[in-house]
Amino acid sequence: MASPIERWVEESARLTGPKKIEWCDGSREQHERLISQMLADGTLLALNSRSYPNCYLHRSDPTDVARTEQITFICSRSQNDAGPTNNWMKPEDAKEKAGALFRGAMHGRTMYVVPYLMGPAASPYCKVGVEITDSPYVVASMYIMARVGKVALDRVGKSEDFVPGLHSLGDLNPDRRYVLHFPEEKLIWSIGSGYGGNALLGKKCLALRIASWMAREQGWMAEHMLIVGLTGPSGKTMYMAAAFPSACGKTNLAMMVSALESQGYKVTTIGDDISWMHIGPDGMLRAINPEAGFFGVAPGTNSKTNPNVMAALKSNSLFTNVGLTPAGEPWWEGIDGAAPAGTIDWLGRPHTGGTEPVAQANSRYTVPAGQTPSISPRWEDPEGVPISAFLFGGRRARLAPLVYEARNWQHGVFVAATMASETTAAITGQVGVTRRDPMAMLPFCGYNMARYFQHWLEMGRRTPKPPRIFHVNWFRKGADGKYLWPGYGENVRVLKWVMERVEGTAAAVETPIGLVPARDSLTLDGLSISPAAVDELLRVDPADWAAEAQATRQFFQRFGDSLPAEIRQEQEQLQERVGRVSVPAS
Ligand code: GTP
Ligand code: SPV
Ligand code: MN
Repeated sequence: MASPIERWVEESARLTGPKKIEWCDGSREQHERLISQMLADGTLLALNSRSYPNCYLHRSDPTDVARTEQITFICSRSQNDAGPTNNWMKPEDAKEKAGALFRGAMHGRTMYVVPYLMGPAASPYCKVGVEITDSPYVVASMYIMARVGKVALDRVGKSEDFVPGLHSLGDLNPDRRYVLHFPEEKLIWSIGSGYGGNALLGKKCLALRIASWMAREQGWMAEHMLIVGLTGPSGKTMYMAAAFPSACGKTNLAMMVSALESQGYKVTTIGDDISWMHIGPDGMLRAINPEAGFFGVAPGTNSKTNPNVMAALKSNSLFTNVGLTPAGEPWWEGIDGAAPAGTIDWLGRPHTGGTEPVAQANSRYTVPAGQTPSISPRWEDPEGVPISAFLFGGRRARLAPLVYEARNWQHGVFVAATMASETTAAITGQVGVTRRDPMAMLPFCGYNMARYFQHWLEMGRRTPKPPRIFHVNWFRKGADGKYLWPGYGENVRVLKWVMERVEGTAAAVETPIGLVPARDSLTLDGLSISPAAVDELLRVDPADWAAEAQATRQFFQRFGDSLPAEIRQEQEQLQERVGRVSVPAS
């Protein structure tokens, strides 16, 4: 008797018509064979085997370089379950539309079946996915990003307890590109893209959109959060999770080298993108990282901003859409040193030294998590690490102070729900416009966001010792248009303040939006920053916040009566506190 996985593979093969089917067992031999094949057909280019052993460059289709939100859909039976912030399609319509594209899509191609685990194999919280794909590059990426092969098959056995994901490159035409989620069936269909979150189905599709739906049903949380440990001079480690929108600094914060190491503050990494959290027996939220690798933004990464990842990606890593130096090494804007003469850009053309970038703005590295020097000894802890604080943040050039603390859980949920950020190249579309991105989950929440806010409020009530909630902003700019805060490793100064707030030792000042650090409670020694810049970093401008309150009010109107009363109350309170300064409605 065929198992549910086998039946689904057969069904998918009937639909897509591949020339052969290859099951990925996770073995080294199979992986090496796949790499050799891709080297032979040009899908991969080998990098310098001495300085970058077992590292490869892949160039994606130039029209396929980032997650594409306008073709991403939640296909629930009722549109209300998807909510006003998700694209929605009726399941039957979605299957008909995409089914026509999948029909025969794998003619002449190999269909790879990739069983994988999201979460450490020993964890009771880990989930199984099976991705069917005709892209060997996706398979190689999955080998790094998830735990692939036998380990996953053993776990499912003959059960139906897995999330199927069908992926095909199709013809890579953006007009025939869809990323579809069927949350009631726990099914994912993706066609027409080979890039990142569109194609590596374990990541945003399973571990966030499908998992968030499951988490609400089952009373846990699936969040777009990095997880870090901060160890203080006493040797005790406090764990924090932080949600920032795409390309707003999760990977860099997760792997930072603490600027306060000489004072005994060290940062260790558990995860850089996704956190699954359950209420633990100690009454705290316990977080696991469902992923096994890091898929990080290359530009801006160098031995100063992120020495840990620079060390990590020297072997066994994939690079996508970066430049290539004559020495066979990867190159991107912001890496250490200038582009050597003879560098080839991400499109494979000689770089002329002009204004055209060498690396695509959303070019990425894919690196095994365990290779990071900062990896925490507890990164695969089956029960997860206890979370003491949540940080939310985005790019706000003008409005938000460096850090502030919410007054309580309910206020914290409001702060998180009103998050906004100036957009980046991680998603297709306009860059630099402010958009609301509650909990950094706008593109990743697999159900109605009003209910998601409700779930957050309920989780706070159900968790005996919920994390304290903070908002951070590394991206505030001065009148000269430059960042006021040095960021990266210096962000540990903010983590230290957070730790001391949780421990009850750091002073804070009440403002209309929450608690900002008392001037002398931030550790700034060894940092050359002017007192005026610090004032500006911590300033809360009531007029700016009155305008902000108008904007959040408008945003919440999208949810109509479904918006939880607690959020409405907090909105009222914010308006009270910042004063009802009248601003023209936009
Ligand atoms: P995704 O992987 O898309 O979710 O992004 P991410 O949130 O992991 O962001 P990442 O850490 O890759 O950083 C994105 C960009 O922001 C990179 O160009 C970084 O160099 C830059 N960046 C990260 N942290 C800081 C910071 O503290 N200050 C400043 N100014 N820039 C930062
Ligand atoms: C993001 O956009 O948040 C990413 C990249 O982490 S992708 O996996 O492509 O979604
Ligand atoms: Mn990242």
